[in-house]
Amino acid sequence: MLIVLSTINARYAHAALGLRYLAANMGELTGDTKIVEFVLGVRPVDMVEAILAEKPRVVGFGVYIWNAEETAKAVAMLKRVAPDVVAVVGGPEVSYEVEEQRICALADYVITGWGDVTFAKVCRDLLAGRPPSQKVLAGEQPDLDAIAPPYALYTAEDIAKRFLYVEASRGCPFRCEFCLSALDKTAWPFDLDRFLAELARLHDRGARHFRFVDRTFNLKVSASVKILEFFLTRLDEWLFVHFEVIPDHLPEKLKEAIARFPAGSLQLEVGIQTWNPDVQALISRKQDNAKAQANLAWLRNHSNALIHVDLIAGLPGEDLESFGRGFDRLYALAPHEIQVGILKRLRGTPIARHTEAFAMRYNPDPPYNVLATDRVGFADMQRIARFARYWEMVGNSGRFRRALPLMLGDAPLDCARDRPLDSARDRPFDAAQDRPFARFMRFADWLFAKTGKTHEIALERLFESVHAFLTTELGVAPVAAAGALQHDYEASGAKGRLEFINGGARPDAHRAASRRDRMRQARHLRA
Ligand code: B12
Ligand code: SF4
Repeated sequence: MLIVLSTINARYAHAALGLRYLAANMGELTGDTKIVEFVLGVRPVDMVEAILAEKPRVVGFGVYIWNAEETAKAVAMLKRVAPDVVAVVGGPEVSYEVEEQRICALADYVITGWGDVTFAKVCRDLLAGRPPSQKVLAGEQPDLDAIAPPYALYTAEDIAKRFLYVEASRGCPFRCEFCLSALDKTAWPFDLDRFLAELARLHDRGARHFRFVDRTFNLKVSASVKILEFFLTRLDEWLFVHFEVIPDHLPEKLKEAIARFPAGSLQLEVGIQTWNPDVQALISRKQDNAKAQANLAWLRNHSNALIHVDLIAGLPGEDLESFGRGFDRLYALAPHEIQVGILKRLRGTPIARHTEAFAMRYNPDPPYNVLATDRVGFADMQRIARFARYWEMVGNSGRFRRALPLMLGDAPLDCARDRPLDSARDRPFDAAQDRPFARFMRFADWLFAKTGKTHEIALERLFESVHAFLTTELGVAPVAAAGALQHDYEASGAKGRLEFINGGARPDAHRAASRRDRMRQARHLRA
């Protein structure tokens, strides 16, 4: 192959749409181009070996925040062992602050911004012996109609086993300063009929898992409804569609279409980020909180969509108390999942203008997460990061449906957290009454003090920890705690044994430990 396009995806399930766009637009070089994808965790040396096995003359790397460090190592190694192979880097991570990045210094060429047509042009010039005179090239942004669609490049394996990323529009008209899309200043739609024809072809090939990468799916409602109708006419038990939506724009027509999706088929990712109007103003995020609240309540009460809501901790001007109040307000609306993210200073984003004024201290290495601000010290930021991790395991996992209300107290929800109580929709927020954040933070502090771990906590240990927290820290009656947890454990399909139900230490835990040691000894003795 003359040309290899490569990237490291966050997980196997995430196929790289960007690379497929580049490959689809190679023109006469299509037959000479191959996509070689990797998954985070790959060793750079293995990556280089696999790429060089294709004997390429040009290698294009897709660089993102999650793979920047490993890709830099791979580029460095590639240039050592095969200095004649031309390394071109592109993607959001290398589109800004180019001068400051090791990977850009190592590569032969950097293409910033859109790569759809520029990568092919650079390859053509390189292969014709006319190397570009500049190292950093601004990617051309053609009319979207001039870009060949990438979807035919999804293989049978992609269709069977991976999320299929699809794109009905590019860019975003909003300017939230923490977000890279804030730089777009507008959104450009792909031709809808042409796009739907591509989706239909994918569907005919058996595709059922579609994830839209559009920044704001509900920007142009007539187009959103048409896309939803497309899927509604193709509903079957396997169909699953994911969209990112803004929370304060849900006109009736859109609601009607959303309400027709059966359980398990539709997922909406809703960015709230912060409810604090002062913080919203600081970061140029336009959001009507009252409408957002009413829409979230509507989605939970009148649709079957799985609702995943994003919050960001560590924004300029937001302290722990304000963040906690925001969490409580959101929890009262009972989304299925609340993703607590820590602010990241993505390269190129305008949030950097607040660094001095709010004493924002960012991790200098990817993912550039904020470590401290003038309002949230390093220790508290670490507590929030642990809160986020434990919330994933307990709150978002859906495994603790009965135990969670016991942990979080009298949140205004029905017990099984199926729906927000009607009162949650419009009532003013009462900080004294709504304190799930404070209670879960207490759990997070307690669990970390006990285990010293945020990862690799076995499910049984997690259940036992929640039981201990409920009974010893919150004074919940042991029978009530055990009953709720036993129900949750069985409902999650797990088949192990729980110490607080079986009484005494878990016998198989001892056995597993001693079996491990015995087997190790046996291996030594065998020789
Ligand atoms: C899908 C996705 C993911 C997937 C992973 C996908 C994968 N392949 O592994 C998941 C959900 C796991 C994910 C997670 C995260 N993501 Co994300 N994600 C996206 C998303 C929604 C779509 C990417 C996409 O396919 N876009 C469509 C294609 C066409 O655009 P593109 O990828 O940018 O490619 C174009 C150019 O960049 C360029 N290009 C790309 N590759 C190459 C290669 C060469 C050689 C050249 C020349 C050009 C080039 O040309 C392409 C066509 O124009 C984008 C937002 C968006 N809509 O783009 C965010 C985005 C990429 N994610 C982002 C972030 C910050 C994250 C998280 C850190 C979020 C968090 N949790 O805090 C995590 C990190 C994950 C981790 N493990 O650490 C940022 C990236 C910033 C950066 N500098 O890389 C983005 C841009 C969102 C944003 N608005 O800020 N993400
Ligand atoms: S956070 Fe969402 S709405 Fe704001 S700029 Fe980014 S994509 Fe647009």
